[in-house]
Amino acid sequence: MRDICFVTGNQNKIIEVEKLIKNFKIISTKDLNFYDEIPETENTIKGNAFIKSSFIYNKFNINCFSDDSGLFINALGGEPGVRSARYASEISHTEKNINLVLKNLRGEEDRSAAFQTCICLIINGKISYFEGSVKGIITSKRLGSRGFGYDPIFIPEGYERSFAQMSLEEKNKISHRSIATKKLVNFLNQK
Ligand code: ITT
Repeated sequence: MRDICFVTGNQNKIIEVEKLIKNFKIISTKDLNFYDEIPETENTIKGNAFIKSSFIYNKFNINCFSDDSGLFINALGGEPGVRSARYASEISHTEKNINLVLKNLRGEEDRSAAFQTCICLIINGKISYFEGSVKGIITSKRLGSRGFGYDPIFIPEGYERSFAQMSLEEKNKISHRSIATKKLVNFLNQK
Protein backbone atom coordinates (compact mmCIF):
# COMPACT_ATOMS: atom_id res chain seq x y z
CA MET A 1 0.00 0.00 0.00
CA ARG A 2 1.26 3.48 -0.84
CA ASP A 3 1.85 6.10 1.87
CA ILE A 4 0.26 9.51 1.95
CA CYS A 5 0.70 12.09 4.69
CA PHE A 6 -2.34 13.81 6.19
CA VAL A 7 -1.04 17.20 7.32
CA THR A 8 -2.99 17.93 10.48
CA GLY A 9 -2.46 18.38 14.17
CA ASN A 10 -6.09 17.43 14.77
CA GLN A 11 -6.36 13.74 15.69
CA ASN A 12 -10.17 13.82 15.25
CA LYS A 13 -9.74 14.64 11.56
CA ILE A 14 -7.41 11.64 11.15
CA ILE A 15 -9.97 9.33 12.78
CA GLU A 16 -12.72 10.57 10.43
CA VAL A 17 -10.62 10.40 7.26
CA GLU A 18 -8.99 7.02 8.00
CA LYS A 19 -12.45 5.44 7.87
CA LEU A 20 -12.85 6.68 4.27
CA ILE A 21 -9.42 6.09 2.68
CA LYS A 22 -8.77 2.38 2.24
CA ASN A 23 -6.09 1.99 -0.41
CA PHE A 24 -3.47 4.38 0.94
CA LYS A 25 -1.67 4.14 4.27
CA ILE A 26 -2.17 7.43 6.09
CA ILE A 27 1.00 8.81 7.65
CA SER A 28 0.57 11.59 10.18
CA THR A 29 2.91 14.53 10.66
CA LYS A 30 3.77 12.99 14.05
CA ASP A 31 5.11 9.96 12.14
CA LEU A 32 7.50 12.44 10.48
CA ASN A 33 8.45 13.73 13.95
CA PHE A 34 6.92 17.06 12.99
CA TYR A 35 5.03 18.72 15.83
CA ASP A 36 5.21 22.44 14.91
CA GLU A 37 2.12 24.48 14.16
CA ILE A 38 2.08 25.72 10.55
CA PRO A 39 0.89 29.37 10.55
CA GLU A 40 -2.42 29.63 8.66
CA THR A 41 -2.14 33.18 7.36
CA GLU A 42 -4.47 33.15 4.34
CA ASN A 43 -8.01 34.49 4.49
CA THR A 44 -9.62 31.55 2.68
CA ILE A 45 -9.79 27.87 3.65
CA LYS A 46 -8.40 27.01 0.22
CA GLY A 47 -5.40 29.28 0.82
CA ASN A 48 -4.74 27.77 4.24
CA ALA A 49 -5.08 24.21 2.95
CA PHE A 50 -2.43 25.05 0.34
CA ILE A 51 -0.13 26.54 3.02
CA LYS A 52 -0.30 23.36 5.13
CA SER A 53 0.23 20.91 2.27
CA SER A 54 2.95 22.87 0.50
CA PHE A 55 4.86 23.38 3.76
CA ILE A 56 5.10 19.62 4.40
CA TYR A 57 5.61 18.71 0.74
CA ASN A 58 8.55 21.12 0.48
CA LYS A 59 10.07 20.13 3.83
CA PHE A 60 9.79 16.33 3.56
CA ASN A 61 9.25 15.76 -0.17
CA ILE A 62 6.33 13.45 0.65
CA ASN A 63 2.98 13.20 -1.13
CA CYS A 64 0.43 14.74 1.19
CA PHE A 65 -2.91 16.42 1.69
CA SER A 66 -4.38 18.76 4.26
CA ASP A 67 -7.87 19.83 5.17
CA ASP A 68 -8.86 23.31 6.15
CA SER A 69 -12.38 23.67 7.44
CA GLY A 70 -14.62 26.23 9.03
CA LEU A 71 -18.10 26.99 10.23
CA PHE A 72 -19.70 29.84 8.25
CA ILE A 73 -22.69 31.45 10.00
CA ASN A 74 -24.91 33.66 7.85
CA ALA A 75 -26.14 36.03 10.59
CA LEU A 76 -22.50 36.66 11.58
CA GLY A 77 -21.45 37.60 8.06
CA GLY A 78 -19.71 34.24 7.56
CA GLU A 79 -17.89 34.19 10.89
CA PRO A 80 -16.13 32.32 12.42
CA GLY A 81 -15.34 30.98 8.93
CA VAL A 82 -11.67 30.79 8.16
CA ARG A 83 -10.96 31.79 11.78
CA SER A 84 -12.97 28.91 13.24
CA ALA A 85 -10.09 27.40 15.23
CA ARG A 86 -9.11 30.73 16.80
CA TYR A 87 -12.43 32.58 16.93
CA ALA A 88 -12.41 33.46 20.64
CA SER A 89 -8.67 33.56 21.32
CA GLU A 90 -5.34 33.23 19.52
CA ILE A 91 -4.84 29.83 21.13
CA SER A 92 -7.50 27.47 19.80
CA HIS A 93 -10.04 26.74 22.56
CA THR A 94 -13.20 24.84 21.63
CA GLU A 95 -15.29 25.71 24.70
CA LYS A 96 -14.57 29.44 24.36
CA ASN A 97 -15.27 29.34 20.62
CA ILE A 98 -18.67 27.73 21.14
CA ASN A 99 -19.55 30.15 23.94
CA LEU A 100 -18.72 33.10 21.70
CA VAL A 101 -20.84 31.78 18.83
CA LEU A 102 -23.81 31.22 21.16
CA LYS A 103 -23.37 34.68 22.67
CA ASN A 104 -23.13 36.39 19.27
CA LEU A 105 -26.26 34.58 18.07
CA ARG A 106 -28.34 35.27 21.19
CA GLY A 107 -31.77 36.55 20.12
CA GLU A 108 -30.95 35.98 16.44
CA GLU A 109 -33.68 34.32 14.38
CA ASP A 110 -31.53 33.35 11.42
CA ARG A 111 -29.50 30.39 12.74
CA SER A 112 -28.46 29.12 9.29
CA ALA A 113 -24.85 28.08 8.75
CA ALA A 114 -22.62 25.74 6.79
CA PHE A 115 -19.50 23.74 7.49
CA GLN A 116 -17.04 23.94 4.61
CA THR A 117 -13.90 21.92 3.92
CA CYS A 118 -11.22 22.35 1.33
CA ILE A 119 -8.63 19.59 0.88
CA CYS A 120 -5.35 20.40 -0.87
CA LEU A 121 -3.55 17.35 -2.28
CA ILE A 122 0.01 17.45 -3.60
CA ILE A 123 1.22 14.38 -5.49
CA ASN A 124 4.61 14.54 -7.18
CA GLY A 125 4.34 18.34 -7.16
CA LYS A 126 0.88 18.41 -8.77
CA ILE A 127 -1.73 20.29 -6.74
CA SER A 128 -5.44 19.40 -6.63
CA TYR A 129 -8.31 20.69 -4.50
CA PHE A 130 -11.46 18.92 -3.27
CA GLU A 131 -14.31 20.73 -1.56
CA GLY A 132 -17.26 19.73 0.59
CA SER A 133 -19.93 21.56 2.50
CA VAL A 134 -23.00 20.81 4.57
CA LYS A 135 -25.77 23.26 5.47
CA GLY A 136 -27.47 23.32 8.83
CA ILE A 137 -28.52 25.41 11.79
CA ILE A 138 -26.85 26.52 15.00
CA THR A 139 -28.58 25.37 18.17
CA SER A 140 -29.12 27.61 21.21
CA LYS A 141 -27.27 25.20 23.50
CA ARG A 142 -24.84 22.27 23.29
CA LEU A 143 -26.36 18.93 22.28
CA GLY A 144 -24.33 15.70 22.54
CA SER A 145 -20.77 14.86 23.43
CA ARG A 146 -19.33 13.08 20.37
CA GLY A 147 -17.24 14.55 17.59
CA PHE A 148 -15.16 17.69 18.09
CA GLY A 149 -15.08 21.45 17.62
CA TYR A 150 -18.47 22.99 16.88
CA ASP A 151 -20.23 19.61 16.47
CA PRO A 152 -22.42 20.05 19.62
CA ILE A 153 -24.08 23.20 18.24
CA PHE A 154 -24.58 22.19 14.58
CA ILE A 155 -27.66 20.32 13.31
CA PRO A 156 -27.30 19.35 9.64
CA GLU A 157 -30.19 20.12 7.29
CA GLY A 158 -32.82 17.36 7.26
CA TYR A 159 -31.84 16.06 10.70
CA GLU A 160 -32.96 16.74 14.26
CA ARG A 161 -29.74 15.79 16.02
CA SER A 162 -26.46 17.62 16.21
CA PHE A 163 -23.24 16.16 14.77
CA ALA A 164 -22.20 15.53 18.39
CA GLN A 165 -25.26 13.30 18.85
CA MET A 166 -24.33 11.17 15.84
CA SER A 167 -21.98 8.20 15.56
CA LEU A 168 -18.85 8.71 13.49
CA GLU A 169 -20.44 6.59 10.73
CA GLU A 170 -23.52 8.84 10.63
CA LYS A 171 -21.48 12.03 10.57
CA ASN A 172 -19.27 10.55 7.87
CA LYS A 173 -22.28 9.91 5.63
CA ILE A 174 -23.09 13.60 5.33
CA SER A 175 -20.32 15.82 6.65
CA HIS A 176 -18.38 18.50 4.78
CA ARG A 177 -15.15 16.59 5.41
CA SER A 178 -16.55 13.27 4.15
CA ILE A 179 -17.87 14.91 0.95
CA ALA A 180 -14.45 16.41 0.21
CA THR A 181 -12.64 13.22 1.26
CA LYS A 182 -14.80 11.03 -1.00
CA LYS A 183 -13.81 13.24 -3.94
CA LEU A 184 -10.17 12.85 -2.88
CA VAL A 185 -10.59 9.06 -2.66
CA ASN A 186 -12.11 8.89 -6.18
CA PHE A 187 -9.16 10.87 -7.48
CA LEU A 188 -6.60 8.69 -5.65
CA ASN A 189 -8.28 5.53 -6.94
CA GLN A 190 -7.44 6.63 -10.47
CA LYS A 191 -3.77 7.02 -9.56
P1 ITT B 1 -5.25 21.37 11.47
O1 ITT B 1 -5.19 22.76 10.89
O2 ITT B 1 -3.99 20.98 12.14
O3 ITT B 1 -5.75 20.36 10.47
P2 ITT B 1 -7.38 22.46 13.12
O4 ITT B 1 -8.24 21.88 14.20
O5 ITT B 1 -6.64 23.75 13.42
O6 ITT B 1 -6.36 21.34 12.65
P3 ITT B 1 -8.68 23.88 10.97
O7 ITT B 1 -7.53 24.82 10.80
O8 ITT B 1 -9.29 23.28 9.75
O9 ITT B 1 -8.27 22.62 11.86
O10 ITT B 1 -9.70 24.63 11.91
C1 ITT B 1 -11.00 24.43 11.81
C2 ITT B 1 -11.70 24.54 13.14
O11 ITT B 1 -13.07 24.43 12.75
C3 ITT B 1 -11.42 23.37 14.08
O12 ITT B 1 -10.52 23.67 15.09
C4 ITT B 1 -12.81 23.10 14.66
O13 ITT B 1 -13.04 23.93 15.75
C5 ITT B 1 -13.73 23.51 13.55
N1 ITT B 1 -14.11 22.33 12.75
C6 ITT B 1 -13.55 21.86 11.60
N2 ITT B 1 -14.16 20.74 11.19
C7 ITT B 1 -15.10 20.48 12.11
C8 ITT B 1 -16.04 19.44 12.27
O14 ITT B 1 -16.11 18.42 11.42
N3 ITT B 1 -16.85 19.49 13.32
C9 ITT B 1 -16.80 20.51 14.20
N4 ITT B 1 -15.92 21.52 14.14
C10 ITT B 1 -15.08 21.50 13.10
